[in-house]
Amino acid sequence: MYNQYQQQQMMQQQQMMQRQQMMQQQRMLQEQQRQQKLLQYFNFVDKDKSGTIEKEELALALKQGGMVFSYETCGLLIKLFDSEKKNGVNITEFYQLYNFVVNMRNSFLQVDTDKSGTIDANELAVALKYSGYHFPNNVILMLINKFGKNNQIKIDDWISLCSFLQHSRAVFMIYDNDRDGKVSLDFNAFLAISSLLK
Ligand SMILES: [Ca+2]
Ligand SMILES: [Ca+2]
Repeated sequence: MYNQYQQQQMMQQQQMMQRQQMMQQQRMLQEQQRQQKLLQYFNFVDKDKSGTIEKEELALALKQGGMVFSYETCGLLIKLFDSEKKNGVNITEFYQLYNFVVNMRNSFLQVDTDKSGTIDANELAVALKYSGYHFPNNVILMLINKFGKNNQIKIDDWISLCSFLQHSRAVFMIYDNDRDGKVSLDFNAFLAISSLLK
């Protein structure tokens, strides 16, 4: 026979297990609902019912979400996440892409400290420094000229710029074996790098 203390302990354990089970069921239900919503949204965005989201569909979806992106940027985003090379993203890739865009929008809002709706050279310099890039002024200006218009970076320019930096860094790392932040290149390696950055 169990004494009173043991009985109490057993009851507490049972209650704890029940609570854990309930929480697990709740999490599963939430996940199912999330998946369902995502599927609904995906089907809504996939206007031509091809099973993938193409750049025109993405541009429309983002516009409806209050973000006006050029076809060029949407094409770039699709390329970044289209692991099956279908010129469109499937539902899993779309989910990753959408999260990426939301994160980029949040970082854009943070970087645009004067809330002008665009990022200028000063704001860019500060943001890049925080991200670990210590560029001199001429590089900052080069980036602004390449990606922005009238010395200002808009949200879709911001995504192009960040993708470019991320990709360039990854390619650079391939050649910077000793991780000293420098590479020496012969012409063959230079060509290889140029083609990787295309
Ligand atoms: Ca489609
Ligand atoms: Ca600004």
